[in-house]
Amino acid sequence: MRRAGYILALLVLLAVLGSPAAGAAFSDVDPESWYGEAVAELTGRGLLTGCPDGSFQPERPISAAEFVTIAVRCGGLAPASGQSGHWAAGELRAALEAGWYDWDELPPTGEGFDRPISRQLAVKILMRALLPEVRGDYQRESAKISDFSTLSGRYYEPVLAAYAAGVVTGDGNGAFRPLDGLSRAEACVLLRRALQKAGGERPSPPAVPKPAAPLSGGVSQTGWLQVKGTQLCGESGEPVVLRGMSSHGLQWFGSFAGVQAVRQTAAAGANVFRVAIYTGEGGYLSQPEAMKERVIAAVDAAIACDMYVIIDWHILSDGDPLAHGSEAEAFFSEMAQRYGDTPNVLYEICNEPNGGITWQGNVKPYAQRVIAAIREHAPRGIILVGSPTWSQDIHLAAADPLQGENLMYTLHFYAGTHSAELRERIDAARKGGLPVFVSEWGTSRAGGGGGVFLEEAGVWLDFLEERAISWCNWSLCDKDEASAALRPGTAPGGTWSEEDLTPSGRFVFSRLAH
Ligand code: DCB
Repeated sequence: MRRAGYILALLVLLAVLGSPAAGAAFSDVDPESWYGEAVAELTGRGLLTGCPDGSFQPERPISAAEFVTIAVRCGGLAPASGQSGHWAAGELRAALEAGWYDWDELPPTGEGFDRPISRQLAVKILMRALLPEVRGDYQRESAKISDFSTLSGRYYEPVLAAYAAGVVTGDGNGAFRPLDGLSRAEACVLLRRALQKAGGERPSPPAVPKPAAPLSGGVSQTGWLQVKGTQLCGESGEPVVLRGMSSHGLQWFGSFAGVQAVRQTAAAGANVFRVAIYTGEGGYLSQPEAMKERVIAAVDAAIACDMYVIIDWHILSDGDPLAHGSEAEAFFSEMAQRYGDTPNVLYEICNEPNGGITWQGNVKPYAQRVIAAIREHAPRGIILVGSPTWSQDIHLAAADPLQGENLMYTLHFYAGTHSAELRERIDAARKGGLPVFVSEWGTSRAGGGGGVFLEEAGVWLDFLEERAISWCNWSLCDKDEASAALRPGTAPGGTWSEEDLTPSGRFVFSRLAH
């Protein structure tokens, strides 16, 4: 009897804790406070529980595990089963698998689970969980955030969307404070706003993100790319020409690969952006995690602009792609897992093989390995393959091409160095059935400086135009060299005028429009 009475008392207690009234019953929550209603509502819906002693501790920074757990409940996600260790391991795993956060943001090893979650990560998880279709206009929303310059590009999209949706309004000074923590009270208010928004108007077909400026030939119109014969085509089989800018090395000029910079190329008519991930020269091989963040930010920036985007493994000082074949396989496997379902992304697996290497002994076996790694997760994406002599020897590839669908071969030229001979090589290779993509070219000499050679560049572009060959120009940055499109000192996040463009930039921008 005593035992039954005890169980009964326990049940009653549980019922009380889970009832709508419980929120108001937290010893330290004033129902009249700015967060009182939010706490009461979330508690009432069983999405939130307090602390074992009956308190809620509204001022305490919410931990990552606590925040993710509540987001998982709000988003109606089932915790992953079979997880052990941390009390929230099942919820964290489920959120990770749903793509609400990335493994490097909260490593599964658990060291960050009980630490305060940053505001930027909390907002990303919240938006992915409850309002994944919402997008914010860059110009309009970033203007509301006084400390926008401190926000990492990786969080632009969710933070701008959260402002657009009115989920986040910033503090009294208009600051977002991306790296600060979030109090438990604040977390409740944000989650409740997002829940209200999500409950009110869930668009039935998920809307394709629309760029602020209308673009023609954006990904939302053209869809998945495919290669038919030697021609790049859109999803319904129509020929497509991609034109755009390449970034310079992300380790030096990553700031020119953000939404604002990319969007301005889109406004000039670009429909593709190339993200150059140098392997050497202080790039990916020496700081893989930092570079990966920049790649993701840049790719997401292009996606936000409805553009195609090329992930370029920019080998150069390391002339043999096989020298870091395993790193390339791992990198592309991860990128393909991340973007394999995204029609925007093309994979360029070796920028410019050079030095004492051959097509058959180095580039081709490398390509076979990396293509296999990509195809495991990205069955449809276009893969671009380089060739010896800084991607000029497409005749070697044409004589011994790779097996597989949706592969193209890159040819790179610099107008001050290369001319008719290389153009004839393109025609010969295409005659032999080789699809060609000019993923990098410059108005300068081959070293990036010298010139500019706009007349020869014009001959080249007319030649490409006649053949509907796609291209990216080197490069969108403000380095003091002839091939750079922007004058030294140009603000990466500003609005550029003619004045900011170099002679190369003016010429190239004028040729971007279709
Ligand atoms: C390619 C590379 C690219 C390089 C440009 C211009 O290299 F893909 O990374 O960019 O073409 O040379 C330059 C930058 C410089 C930077 C330098 C080293 O513009 O600011 O200092 O990379 O990181 C080529 C292409 C063709 C030939 C040679 C090179 N060629 N190359 O035909 O001889 O020596 O880098």
